[in-house]
Amino acid sequence: MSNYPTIPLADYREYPVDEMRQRLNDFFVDINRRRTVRDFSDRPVPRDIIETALRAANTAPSGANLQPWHFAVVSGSETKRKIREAAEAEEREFYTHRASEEWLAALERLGTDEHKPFLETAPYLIAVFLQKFGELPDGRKVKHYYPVESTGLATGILITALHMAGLATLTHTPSPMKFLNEILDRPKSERPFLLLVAGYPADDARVPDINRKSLEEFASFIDT
Ligand code: IYR
Repeated sequence: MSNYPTIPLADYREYPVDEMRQRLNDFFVDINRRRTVRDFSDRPVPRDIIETALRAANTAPSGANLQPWHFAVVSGSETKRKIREAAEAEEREFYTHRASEEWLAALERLGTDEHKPFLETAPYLIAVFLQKFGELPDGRKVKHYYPVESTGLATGILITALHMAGLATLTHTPSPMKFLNEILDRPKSERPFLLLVAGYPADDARVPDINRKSLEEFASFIDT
């Protein structure tokens, strides 16, 4: 047994099963309305909304609780412009040379191309970085465990939190995204994980007509 202190699980809540169903169903109905949006409005969003969503993201489980992520929140137009220019340069390469025919075919129904105006229109770009190492105040390095999984979990909670606040998001992954380290002055030990665009959808926003798999397709239950 380790000698580290523990505290009671005081904040845990159990619900009667009917209430459990009701709460979960309400949550499912809400999250099932989430759509990835590519047409953003420039309407401002209060900074505290983003801060609370980030605090929610930071509750994600992580390898050895080392919280191996960093969120760089961009709201300034000059930085957004730099990010758009760098991202569009990579995307031009992607759409004209790098992507295989098979990949382009898979993307066709999403209607994406190298133009990324939302990187300047949306009020917030949240660059998510994965930290391969942490750094102690004295400069020593601390290895992080499962940083990819952990950062994915935190990003999922961030997207969910922003959706629950009534905001739209777009998970944007220009590839490669090393330019984010330079523009946002992040250390080499951090790898750009994704760029989350957040804000209100444009009034005339449209989304692709796509489906979610059914439970039978994406889950199996083993009762033996
Ligand atoms: N990064 C490119 C291409 C792209 C790739 C995938 I996988 C998508 O789901 C969507 C787009 C772009 O953002 O256009």
